[in-house]
Amino acid sequence: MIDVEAGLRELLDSLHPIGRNPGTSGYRRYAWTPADRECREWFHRQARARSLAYQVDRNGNQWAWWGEPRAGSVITGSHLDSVPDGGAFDGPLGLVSSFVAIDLLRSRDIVPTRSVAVANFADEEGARFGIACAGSRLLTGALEPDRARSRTDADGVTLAEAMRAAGHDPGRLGRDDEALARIGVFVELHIEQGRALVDLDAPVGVATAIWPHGRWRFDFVGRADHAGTTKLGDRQDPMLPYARTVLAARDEAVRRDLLATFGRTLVEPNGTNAIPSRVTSWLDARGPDPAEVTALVAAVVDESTAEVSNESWSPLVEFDRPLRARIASVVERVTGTAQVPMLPTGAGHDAGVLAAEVPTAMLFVRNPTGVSHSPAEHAELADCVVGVEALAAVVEELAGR
Ligand code: HGY
Ligand code: MN
Ligand code: MN
Repeated sequence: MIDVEAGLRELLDSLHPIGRNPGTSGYRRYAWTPADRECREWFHRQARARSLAYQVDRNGNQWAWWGEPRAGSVITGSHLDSVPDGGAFDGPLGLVSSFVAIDLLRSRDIVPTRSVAVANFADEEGARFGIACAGSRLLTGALEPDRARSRTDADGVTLAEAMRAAGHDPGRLGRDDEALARIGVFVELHIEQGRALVDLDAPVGVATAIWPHGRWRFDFVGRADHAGTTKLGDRQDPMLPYARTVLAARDEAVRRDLLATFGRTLVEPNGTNAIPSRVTSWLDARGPDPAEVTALVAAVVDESTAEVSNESWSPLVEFDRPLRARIASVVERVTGTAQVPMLPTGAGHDAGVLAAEVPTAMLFVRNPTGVSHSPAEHAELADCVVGVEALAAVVEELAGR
């Protein structure tokens, strides 16, 4: 029997230095960058070390197979990319736990009837090209290949150019029915991005749903001019309507009990002594009721003078009820709890995208502070061990023996 804690520590430690920003100790693992390449090499090393057959699909998603790649397999995994200065667990905990869960099952001489694979979905955060879950959306056809290829990063590099530079042919992007047919069920383990499990004093929970959420781009056009010589009355300063829009979004969110965030803003030309010519900012809006979320955005747009375009939308995802009930009973058995917490989340995941095509489920591991998308994100190793034991039991249950 392996030492799960030691296995977790070893894999987390081996990922630790990749793409780490020493100034903040957060991570900058953006799609198709050198840091991403190191993450992908890490994944390949883990597959090789376990003699798992390694594949990269047409959309750049990586797969490590325990058994023949075939229809109806049990897939687990998550993502390795991060938001700017993200934490060490969002995504990586799912991948590390998947490999250690396989190690644990093998150490118990379990031979699954169905094949099992670990998947690393490309570009889940959309930090560089702006579309979240790009790898899984391309896989399912939810993201149109030409739209993906033409997305540009802050330096004007297209996704197609970045993939090509990283050695992947962007010409093959698109829905992959063969890869989808191999997914009999997908189970993603993820650090909880909230405090529900802390408040319930539980190490592991099962997801019930992902809230609807989307991203909207706001362009505020002004007129560049001199900060020291232009009279206030002569200015067309885009910063003012931008500021009003941010406050309006917050007011609407408070009024409707939703979440609205302007977290990314580009100012051109971004000079201390220059009135900007343009301000571009992105609204992230989320909440349990899709109609309410779109009503909030409509209200903010109405009050704003910006040019607005929707960049992505994720509908409400209800995870497969029979599957989540089955998983909950496995987790209750493994953790010895009468009732494992069942909770929704406002965070998007590849599992939410795949749910449109295949039965999917999620396991959450307690996050002591609830903080995520921050260098301060943390999970206790003891809880991660319970997560691996739960994931291993779920994979064994679903893959049969
Ligand atoms: O934005 C999200 O909820 C996820 O982290 N991509
Ligand atoms: Mn995230
Ligand atoms: Mn994530």
